[in-house]
Amino acid sequence: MRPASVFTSERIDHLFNDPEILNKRLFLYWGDLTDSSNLNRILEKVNPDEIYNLAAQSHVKVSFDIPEYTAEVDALGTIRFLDAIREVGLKPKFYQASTSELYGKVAEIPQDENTPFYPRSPYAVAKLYAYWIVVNYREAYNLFASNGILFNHESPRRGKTFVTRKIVRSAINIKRGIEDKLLIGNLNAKRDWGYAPEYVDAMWRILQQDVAEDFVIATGETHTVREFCDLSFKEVGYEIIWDGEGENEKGFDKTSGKLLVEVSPQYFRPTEVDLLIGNPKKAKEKLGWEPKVKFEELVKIMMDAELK
Ligand code: G4F
Repeated sequence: MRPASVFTSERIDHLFNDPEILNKRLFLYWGDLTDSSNLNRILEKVNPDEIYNLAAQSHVKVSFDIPEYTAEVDALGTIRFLDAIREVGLKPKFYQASTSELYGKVAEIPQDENTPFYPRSPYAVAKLYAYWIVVNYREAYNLFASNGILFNHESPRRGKTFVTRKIVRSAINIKRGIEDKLLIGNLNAKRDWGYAPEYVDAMWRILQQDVAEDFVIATGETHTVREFCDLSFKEVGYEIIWDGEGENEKGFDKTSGKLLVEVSPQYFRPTEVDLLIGNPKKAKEKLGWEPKVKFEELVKIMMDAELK
């Protein structure tokens, strides 16, 4: 757990508050990827079979504001972890949360394990270092270390500042009269959105292999942010009619004419990743992994959970 002066366990409270689980099946330690000795101590104490390095400053837009910290955690944090493993002399399997953001200004469509990288944010550049240091440590020291190149994966637990959860929450709040309108950034961005629980299953499968390798995990479908808005608002009875272009685009309710969505440049990124669509063929062949939840069902799952 990352130390903080406020409670940060909201998303695991159901485990945290269960006396059959906490300190019986689930053990928590304070940890920080900027602190090598802390990592060494945790590793010595836990002696894990598998490590999933999901720790990161993971917000792409925020990485433009705190680039150095993003590199410190996302890039150097990964080498600290790998080096701690070597230093403590353990041989756990290591999973690295690599990302479709590595493809950035995409060199080909769809993207697979052989597509060249072209990162477009301080976040993606930091993750590029992490990707290669995992490959390097695998080759240099024979560590079982694998990259999962995961495309966007969403669920009701998604942080509120990421676009899917933000849209879902606004659609419902607007319907309930407690929010005026949704302010949004680039409506034309295309993402390959999958369902997070299935992606966690893929992470686990990656570490159950006999040989460490890197895998793309994706649905193979791409949709715009605008489409995500259309479907979410439809769930609460609005049909959006879009008007205008770029910074001036707005979405109105077809029946009432009410303004629902407005573009705000404050959410634009200095450099954007316009289009992501992954090819999960290798994962299907070698991991027996296939995504079941596709775009429409994903929106419905998130809307249903938020409504509850
Ligand atoms: O939801 P997003 O912020 O996710 P993004 O940037 O694709 O990154 C997420 O997925 C990556 C791949 O798995 C991870 F590596 C990364 O850590 C993170 O989890 O934005 C999605 C798209 C972008 O093109 C963005 O410009 O939505 C666009 N967008 C438009 N309006 C917005 C907004 N994004 C956010 N966060 N907020 C907006 O108002």
